[in-house]
Amino acid sequence: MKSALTLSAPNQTLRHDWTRDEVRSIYHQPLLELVFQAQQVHRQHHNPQEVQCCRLLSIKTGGCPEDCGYCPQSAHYETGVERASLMDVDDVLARAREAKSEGSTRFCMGAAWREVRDGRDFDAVLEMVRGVSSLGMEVCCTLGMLTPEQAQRLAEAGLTAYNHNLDTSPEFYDSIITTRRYEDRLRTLQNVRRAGITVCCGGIIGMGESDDDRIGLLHQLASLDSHPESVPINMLVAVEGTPMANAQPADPLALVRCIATARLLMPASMVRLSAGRRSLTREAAALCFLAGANSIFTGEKLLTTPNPEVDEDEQLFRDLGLRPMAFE
Ligand code: SAM
Ligand code: DTB
Ligand code: SF4
Repeated sequence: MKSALTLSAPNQTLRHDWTRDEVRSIYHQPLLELVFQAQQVHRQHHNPQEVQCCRLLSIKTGGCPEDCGYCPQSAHYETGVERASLMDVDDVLARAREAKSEGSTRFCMGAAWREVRDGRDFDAVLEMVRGVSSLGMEVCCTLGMLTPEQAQRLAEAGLTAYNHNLDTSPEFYDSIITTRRYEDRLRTLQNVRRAGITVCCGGIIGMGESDDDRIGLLHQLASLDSHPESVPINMLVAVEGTPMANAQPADPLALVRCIATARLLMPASMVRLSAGRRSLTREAAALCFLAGANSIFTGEKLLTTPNPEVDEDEQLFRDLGLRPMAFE
């Protein structure tokens, strides 16, 4: 087999026909060799000193009818997350302006919905999208399943990206979620893509999945045509009350391995080191950037769980010689 590096050289068209065996052999290379290859490919497509800073806001929290085993917002579990109805448009826009003034270029709004329903709440979300877009920020939403018409309305409101994760391999999916199927996720991703919105799609490690499940997820993502423009890789934030509260934490080096593999398979995509940074050392985070991660969430909170402090991140950037990606 050719090396991963040859397979993803920059002047070749991006590949969408990786076999699972190819992904497996890339993933299982000696870690430092894998990271070296990923860093080379990273430098051919991205500025290695720049990291995109994104801000998350939960615009509708808790009480979700889905039973995702990792999620503190599912109504199936007692997690202590307080339910809240949809935020006011003005409050959301105030938070977006604040995020912009603190250097975020992308604002991502999350709602604990199974799917979008047409009506007053969706109209308000469209208003939020128009407002954030008019600030000159990239605007992303994650609202659950979407119909083609809803995707079209979001596109018309100025949505840049839609986040909808595949989370794990197709085989492991029904061990973590029973209220929807992998195909439901793929259908929404297709609706988003057809509406001309960029796709943000990734997964979670640390849910008790095997290496082969991680390989299966990466294979699915890299088989999407086009590749997701952004690929969030989350480490499980184990929350009391969820079925995964006591899951064995993933080895941070496995996170590095997943990031490097994602970078080699999808060289032009943004790879986002997402949830779980509070459980990483600074050194592990540095390895993730070396492996090709070039985006993070900043700010003290993700959706419902804590994220590193802003000044800790600023110090990390100074120490690693990184800078936040500027507005275009
Ligand atoms: N309800 C929508 C959905 O599921 O698409 C949007 C919100 S949902 C919270 C967004 C993503 O957050 C999930 O797809 C999952 O990958 C991630 N996530 C949720 N809980 C998490 C946790 N405890 N640790 C890590 N990632 C988590
Ligand atoms: C993604 O992949 N990670 C973000 C974002 N997309 C929406 C969400 C992480 C949520 C972590 C758990 C919480 O804070 O509730
Ligand atoms: Fe609901 Fe999304 Fe949480 Fe699943 S991940 S329970 S769909 S909010």
